[in-house]
Amino acid sequence: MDNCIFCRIASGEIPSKKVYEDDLAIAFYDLEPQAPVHVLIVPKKHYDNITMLDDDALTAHLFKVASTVAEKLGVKHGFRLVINTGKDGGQSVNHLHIHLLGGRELQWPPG
Ligand code: DGP
Repeated sequence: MDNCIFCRIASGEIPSKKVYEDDLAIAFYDLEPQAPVHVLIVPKKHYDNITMLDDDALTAHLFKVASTVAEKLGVKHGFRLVINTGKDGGQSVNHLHIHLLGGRELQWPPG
């Protein structure tokens, strides 16, 4: 999608601090980090949000990538995966992404 910031990052048009990339997904540091480690795992194909994701293999792949990235970044005391969805879910970029947060103790419930 021409106007989608994460499509433009995924295509390389807009630079990002990349930590992982393959044919299907890219992971890069969040511009507004909420934890010492805050990475976004993003499918290269555009889906507005998780409710649009209709590809089981890609779904599994994204979680596998998240796990790989967590291991690579050494968040050995634990981490959290978050998928904000829609307005009430706090989604601000309408391209499906998984937040990976770690490097500090995270509170629950998130508020
Ligand atoms: P969400 O609110 O769940 O839609 O998360 C969107 C996140 O994307 C938010 O934490 C900030 C981040 N973000 C927005 N624009 C950019 C960008 O251009 N580059 C990077 N690296 N992160 C961005």
